[in-house]
Amino acid sequence: MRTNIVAGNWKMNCDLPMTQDLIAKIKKELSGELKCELMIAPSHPFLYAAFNASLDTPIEVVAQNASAHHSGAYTGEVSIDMLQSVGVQTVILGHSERRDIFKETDQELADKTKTAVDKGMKVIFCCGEHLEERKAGNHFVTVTQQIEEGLFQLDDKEWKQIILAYEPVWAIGTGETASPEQAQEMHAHIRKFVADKYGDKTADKVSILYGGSVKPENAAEIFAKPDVDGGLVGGASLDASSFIAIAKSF
Ligand code: G2H
Repeated sequence: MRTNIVAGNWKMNCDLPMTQDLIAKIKKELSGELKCELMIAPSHPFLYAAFNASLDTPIEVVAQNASAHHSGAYTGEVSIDMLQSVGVQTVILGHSERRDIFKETDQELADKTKTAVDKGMKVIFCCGEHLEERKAGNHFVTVTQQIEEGLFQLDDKEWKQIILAYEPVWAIGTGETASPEQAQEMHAHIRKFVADKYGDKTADKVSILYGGSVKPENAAEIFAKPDVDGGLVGGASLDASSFIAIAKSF
């Protein structure tokens, strides 16, 4: 049985009062049993406040990024130790905005992932193709290459700390969503790729989230697919009732 997860990627939104307000609203919306783990990823300066505000709730506070380095002269960077010192145990790595805007390479992401995993963190590792790659029929190759180069240095045991997020870049923040069939097709492909390298046991256990314009209106249909184990939600996670409606779509 795999873990279902709905994770809100707040990106560079919400200052401190807005972070506190949004968490308070999410808490108010929480009623009844959730059939998924719930995560939120506020900006780095507010992780500690978010962690404290989420104590005694099912909400796990996760980070949007971390350094591959442990400490030292890396101005502006945040280490895994720093994140752990404020209660964070999971980090998102390899989001397409990190890859495209900040030019993070597969090698850097492999290094970041290794550092995080060595420190006992869970990693939500993102992958996804651009529109041109899909149009050219290269989407499977692109995605499996990202996974191979970022994650195949890990051993079986370390894969227990990995959560995958498939986020087709053409569906991010555009309002355009991959169809449930497109999501399932890619998720099944990813799971087989992991199985070929690590065996069925590891592949069956890894949660694969879908990301890209997930909203309350489309979540249930996407999450119903057998290889979709939840969502990495951007825009819709900034509204408490939409976020919880998505989490209740299982
Ligand atoms: C994809 C997603 C969250 P949105 O980036 O990671 O954002 O739901 O706004 O497309």
